[in-house]
Amino acid sequence: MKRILGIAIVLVLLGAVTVLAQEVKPGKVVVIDLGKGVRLEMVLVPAGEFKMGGPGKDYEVTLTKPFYMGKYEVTQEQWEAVMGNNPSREKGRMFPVTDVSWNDSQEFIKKLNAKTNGGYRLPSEAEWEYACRAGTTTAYSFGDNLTKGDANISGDSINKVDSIKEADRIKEVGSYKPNAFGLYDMHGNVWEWCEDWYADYQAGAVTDPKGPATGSVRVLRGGSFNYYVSNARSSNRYFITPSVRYYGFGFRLAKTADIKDTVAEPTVPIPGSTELTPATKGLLVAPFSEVKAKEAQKQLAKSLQKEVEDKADLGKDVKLEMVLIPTGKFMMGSPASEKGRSKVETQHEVTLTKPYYLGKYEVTQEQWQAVMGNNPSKIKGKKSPVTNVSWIDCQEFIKKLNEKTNGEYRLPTEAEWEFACRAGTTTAYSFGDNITPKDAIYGGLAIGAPAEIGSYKPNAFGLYDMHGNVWEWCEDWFKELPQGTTIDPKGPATSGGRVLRGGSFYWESSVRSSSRADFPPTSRNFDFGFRLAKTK
Ligand SMILES: [Ca+2]
Ligand SMILES: [Ca+2]
Repeated sequence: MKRILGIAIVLVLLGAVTVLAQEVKPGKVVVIDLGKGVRLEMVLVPAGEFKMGGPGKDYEVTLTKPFYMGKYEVTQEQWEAVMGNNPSREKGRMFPVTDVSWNDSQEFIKKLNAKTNGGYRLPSEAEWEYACRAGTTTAYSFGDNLTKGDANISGDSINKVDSIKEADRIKEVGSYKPNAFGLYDMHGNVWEWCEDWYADYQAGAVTDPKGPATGSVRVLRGGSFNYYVSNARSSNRYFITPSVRYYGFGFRLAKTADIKDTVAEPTVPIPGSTELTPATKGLLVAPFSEVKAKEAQKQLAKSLQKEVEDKADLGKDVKLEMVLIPTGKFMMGSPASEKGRSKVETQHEVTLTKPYYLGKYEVTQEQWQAVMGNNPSKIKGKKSPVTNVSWIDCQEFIKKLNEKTNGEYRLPTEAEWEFACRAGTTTAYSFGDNITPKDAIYGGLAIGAPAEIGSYKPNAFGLYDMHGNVWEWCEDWFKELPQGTTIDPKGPATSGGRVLRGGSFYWESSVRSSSRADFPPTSRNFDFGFRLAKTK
């Protein structure tokens, strides 16, 4: 009896998120088409806890977010498909790309993300080790010994210190058996750059560690075909200047997954390549009614064990209210027939796979005051939207707000903004194809000031002043909207201006759901404000 109780207590202490060795299964694989038949395969790795660093100096690490990890090291054909060149000393389409610095990996990721809207990045060092161990606590994911039959390494026994052999060769990715998550070549083949700057580990338990804020050398993991066996241990750390390129250096991609990705994640589309069939389960597909919008919000809140309306206290009775917006699919931009449209409003299908919160109102002057201790608005009013704020000012506000509330506030993406604004409608405005002064504050020079927030009727999601009052900065850089189907679009990697949406009290037109404006991120104006978003 005592013994059984002891086991039960151990299990309770380990907790629900701990990934035990015997529970590890190969993760779901998502395949992305990079064009011309080049595929990128990512494996879903669950959130969990593990001991990082190996026996004796291990410390408890909790990873709270599931993530995708490259099934293989990035190959030369993938590099070529994205960058149009191949820096590798020894060529082979299915060999890992080599002779790439950490800086080079960032260039690749930037281009890959621009091509796929993908959110790819390097893994953090903790993610790398967690994915490598796949539930094991031994020196290698195959046990305490590693032989040349297990991985592409130099030498054949643990701790044998071979000289670095240039005679050894890289091999095609996936030439050895995978670990329990279904990941290949975590041990050996090429060293893999991680996101982190290198530093000694902190003592004690940590959650989602990302390494120090700055440093001079970046982390590499996993050893390589021409390095000692012991370099291929799950916990072995190596580090070097981020500009260094070497024959034995490559990398593997990672990508943060949403909790719901553990259920379904659509394949990322490439314009002009394979036809996309996103997961439609649970998506709120436009057009939809107000009743359906509200029902979806309620259902989602219930499944997330959250409220449809999220309230934060900014002190001194100043509240910040956010509304939960479900995942969905809609036509972004305007049809060619829409009056007053511009050609930058290319109509195309957008799927948003992650639910998010959006400000019920524009950010007010009292909220700005509570966070920043000042009020830049030309025309004052506590409950009026803050104005005269640039996109960069918004980022400062968000940074301070997140410090104050331990939150993850941000600006909405332009697609999130428009999906929320439309709230299931396909008309020029969320209340139809026409606008009158009863619907919103807009309309020109005669109106000297924005209205107090919430002075007009909300849309079907319960959001106020999406049309008019003040222009709202979005996260994205501006560019003519793309053709085709996109998923969770984030706009171009860069351009000259950031997006503003919704028009303002000062403008006669430009108040339509799809109206777009852009200004340099440093611009301030008496009708520029913003609205907050957050993913969790
Ligand atoms: Ca490797
Ligand atoms: Ca507005």
